[in-house]
Amino acid sequence: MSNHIADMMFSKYIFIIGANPAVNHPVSMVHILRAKEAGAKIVVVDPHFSKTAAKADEYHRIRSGTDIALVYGMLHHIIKNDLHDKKFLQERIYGYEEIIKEAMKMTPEEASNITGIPADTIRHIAEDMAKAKPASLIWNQGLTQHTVGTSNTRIMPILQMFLGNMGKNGGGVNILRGHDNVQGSSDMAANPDILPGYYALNEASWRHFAKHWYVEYEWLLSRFKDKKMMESSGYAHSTWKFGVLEPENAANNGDTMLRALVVIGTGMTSVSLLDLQKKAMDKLELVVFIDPYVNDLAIYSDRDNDLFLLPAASQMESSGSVAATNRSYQWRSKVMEPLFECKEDQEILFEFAKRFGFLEEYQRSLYEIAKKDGRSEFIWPEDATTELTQSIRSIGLQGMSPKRLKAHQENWHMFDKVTLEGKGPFKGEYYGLPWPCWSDKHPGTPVFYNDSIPVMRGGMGFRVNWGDTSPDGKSMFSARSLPSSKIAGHPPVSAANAESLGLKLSAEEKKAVEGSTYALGFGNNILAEKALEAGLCPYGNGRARAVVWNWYDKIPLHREPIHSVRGDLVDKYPNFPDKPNHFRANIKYRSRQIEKDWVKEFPINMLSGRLVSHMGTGTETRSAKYLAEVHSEMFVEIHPDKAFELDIKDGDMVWVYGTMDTRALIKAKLSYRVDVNSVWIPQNFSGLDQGKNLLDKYPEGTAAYAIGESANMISSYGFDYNTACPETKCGLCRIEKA
Ligand SMILES: Nc1nc2c(c(=O)[nH]1)N[C@H]1C(S)=C(S)[C@@H](COP(=O)(O)OP(=O)(O)OC[C@H]3O[C@@H](n4cnc5c(=O)[nH]c(N)nc54)[C@H](O)[C@@H]3O)O[C@H]1N2
Ligand SMILES: Nc1nc2c(c(=O)[nH]1)N[C@H]1C(S)=C(S)[C@@H](COP(=O)(O)OP(=O)(O)OC[C@H]3O[C@@H](n4cnc5c(=O)[nH]c(N)nc54)[C@H](O)[C@@H]3O)O[C@H]1N2
Ligand SMILES: [Mo]
Repeated sequence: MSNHIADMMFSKYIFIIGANPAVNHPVSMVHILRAKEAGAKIVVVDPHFSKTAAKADEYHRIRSGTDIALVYGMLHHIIKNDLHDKKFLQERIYGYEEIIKEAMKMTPEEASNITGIPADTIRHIAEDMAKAKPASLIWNQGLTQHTVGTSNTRIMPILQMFLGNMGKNGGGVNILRGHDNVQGSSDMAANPDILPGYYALNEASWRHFAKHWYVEYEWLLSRFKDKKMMESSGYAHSTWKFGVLEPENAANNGDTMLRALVVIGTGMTSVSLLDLQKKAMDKLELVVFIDPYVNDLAIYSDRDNDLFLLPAASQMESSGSVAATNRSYQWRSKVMEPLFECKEDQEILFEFAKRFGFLEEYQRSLYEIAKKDGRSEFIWPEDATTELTQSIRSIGLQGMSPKRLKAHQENWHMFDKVTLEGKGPFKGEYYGLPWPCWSDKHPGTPVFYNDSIPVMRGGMGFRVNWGDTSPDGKSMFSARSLPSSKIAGHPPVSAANAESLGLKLSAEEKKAVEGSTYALGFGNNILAEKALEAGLCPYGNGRARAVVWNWYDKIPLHREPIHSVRGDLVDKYPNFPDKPNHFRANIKYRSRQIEKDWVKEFPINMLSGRLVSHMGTGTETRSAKYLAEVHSEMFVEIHPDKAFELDIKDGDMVWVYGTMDTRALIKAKLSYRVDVNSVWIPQNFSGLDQGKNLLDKYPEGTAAYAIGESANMISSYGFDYNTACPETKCGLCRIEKA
C-alpha cells in the first residue's frame, strides 16, 4: 500500500478495481464508507456484482483478465483531452512516452470490445477520475491472479502517475493485503526468489546476511549444491508439483527431482491444479505439515506412511512484530501459552535445525545480540526482531526496535486515527513506523513517494534501483529536489559517493562505513543517519520506471487469458511465449492457449472469490462451529438464463468440469451477480474430492464442520509470467446437471 487505510478520508474518488473489501477487508470498508459520507465517489469495476459494488456510486462489469485494456482506453481519453499531469511525468517518470504511444492505439471503442464496458462509460470514468483531485486506487486479487497479474500491478500505478496522484494524501495505489501479517511474510522473504528485505539473490546479499547472522559466507555456500543454485530462485508454491511429476524439470533443480515437502503456515488446497498437487504429494518420500489444524491437503492423500502432522501454536499463543497492510509494524502480545503438545513455529524450526546439525549456526546471531546486552540467553522474539531491524536496510527497517514498536502498541490512544500522527511523547512519529523507517529517530513513512515533505518527516522520492541511467542514456534521477536538500535527484547513498553528495563524515566514520552502501552495512547506521541529516533519502531520489527494459513486456500489454472466453481475440492479443525454468518448472503459455479451441468445449468463464465467514482454504473457519454454519456448503453462482438453457434449477447439484480433466460436484445457486457467460465459486472449501467425501480421512476428533469441493480442483492451468501466481481469476469450465 502506498498510503494507508484511514488516508482514504482525503480522497475525492475511490476507484476499486479487482477487490471486494466489503467481504474481505471489512475494517477498510468502514474507512471507504466514511470517505463516501464525506463526499468521495466510490466506483467499482468487477466481473461480479460484489457486496462492495452494492455500496458503490457506480458499478461497471468488466470481463475478467482485461483490466489493462480498460486502463489504456481510459488513458487514451485522458491524454487526448489533456487531463494528465505533464509536470509530474516529465520530472519523475522514465519511459512515459511509450505508455502514451500504446494508449493512443487503444481507443475506448477497442477497449470496449475487449472489456465489455461501453466506450462512453470508459470515457466517463476516465474524465471523472482525472478531475477528482485526489483519487485513490484500490486493488487486490482480482488483478494479481492472472498470467498478466504483474502487468496489471504496473498499469495501475502508471494510471495514478499520469493523474499525478502518487505521493499525495488521498491518492496512491492501495493494495489491501491478504492474511494477517502477509506484508511481514513478504518483507521477511517467504518468497523463493529473494532474501529478506527484497535483497537480490546474489553474492553481495548473501555476504551481507552472513555478517548479520555471524556465519561464514563459505559455510552458507556449502549448504547448497553450488553457487549457481545458491543464487537461483527456488520452486514456488505453485510450481513445486512439476518438480515431482515432470522429469524434465530436474535440470532446473540441480539435476534432481523433489523428494520431500515441508509445509508451514499455508493451506495447499488453495493452489490451482489440486489434483496434480495430490499426485505429487503421494509420490514424495516425505511430507510434513506444521499447522495448528489438520492441513487440508493431508486429507487428500492416499499415502499410508511418511506423512507427519506437527501441531503448531496459533497466533494467540505466540508474539512478535507483525506488519499491517500499510507497512506499519505492530507488536503482538501472547494471549496464552501453547495448549497441549503444540509448539510455536520457531521452536519446531529449532528442533529441525538441531536434527540437521546446524542449530548453533542457526541461533548464533541471537546469542550475539544477547551478549551485546550483557545476557547469556537470547529473548524470543525481541532479539530476532533486533536482528532483522539491523540487517534489513533495503526498505528501511532500522528504526523499528522492539522498544519503539511496543511503546506504540501500548499507547494506541496517543495517535491520530486519520493521519497516524503521534501526540505528546510520540509527536512527529507515525503509528507503527510504516517503512521505510531509516533510523531510531525517523518517524516512519505514512505515504510513499511524497517529495513535498522532508525525509525526516516521512518524505521520499522513487527508489533508484536500476542504475543511474537507463540503457538509452536517460537519467534515472528525479528532476526535483527533496525539501531541506539542495541536490535534485540523487543515487542511493554509499561510502563511495557520500562526499560528493555532501554527507559530512569524520575520519573515524569514514573508516566505519568503508565499502558499504545504504543497504549493505554492518555494525552501524552511519550512512542512513548522515543522509537524513543532509535531507537525502538513503535509497536515492529517482524516477519511477514505466518501461522495464529487462522484462519481456517492457510496458504492460493486454494479453488474452490462456483459457479465454473470447476465443476470437486470442490471436490478436496472444498470451506470452512459453517460459522455461520459471521458478524451476517449464511453464506453458502460448502453446497451451493454442492447444485447442478451449472455449468450444468449455464455454463458461470461471471466477472465484471469497466468503466473509471463511478464510483462505477455510481450514480454520470451517473448524469453527458457528462460522461453519454461516456458510456450510460449497456453491456455484450461475446466471438464471444460463441455468435455464442447461435445465438447472436453484439448489440442483451440478458437475463443473475444468480444463485439466477434473470435475467437482457443487450446488447451483441462481444469481444475477454473474453475467450470462460466467460462473462464480468461493475458494474457501475443501474436503470433497471430485464427488468423494473425505471426512473419514481426518484423524479422530479433527474433522471440519463444513466441507465442500475445492475451487482449485477445477481451476485452469496458467501462471503469472513474473511471479508464477496461479491464474485463478480466469479459466474455463463446462457445467452439467448431476
Ligand atoms: N472473509 C475473508 N476475508 C479475507 C480472505 C478470506 O478468505 N475471507 N482472504 C484474505 C486474503 S488472503 C486476500 S489475498 C484478500 C483478497 O481480497 P480480494 O481481492 O478482495 O478477494 P477476492 O474476492 O478473491 O477478489 C476480489 C474481486 O476481484 C474480482 N475479479 C476477479 N477477476 C477480476 C478481473 O479480472 N478484473 C477485475 N477488475 N476484478 C476481478 C472478483 O469478482 C472479486 O469480487 O482477502 C483477505 N480477506
Ligand atoms: N481459486 C482460488 N484460489 C485461490 C484464491 C482465489 O481467489 N481463488 N486466492 C489465493 C490467495 S490470495 C491465498 S492467500 C490463498 C489462501 O491462502 P492459504 O495460506 O492457503 O490459506 P489459509 O487457509 O489461510 O492457510 C493457512 C494455513 O496456515 C495454518 N496456520 C494458521 N496460523 C498458523 C501459525 O501460526 N503457524 C502455522 N504453522 N500455521 C498456521 C492454517 O491452519 C492453515 O492451514 O488462496 C489462493 N487460492
Ligand atoms: Mo491472499
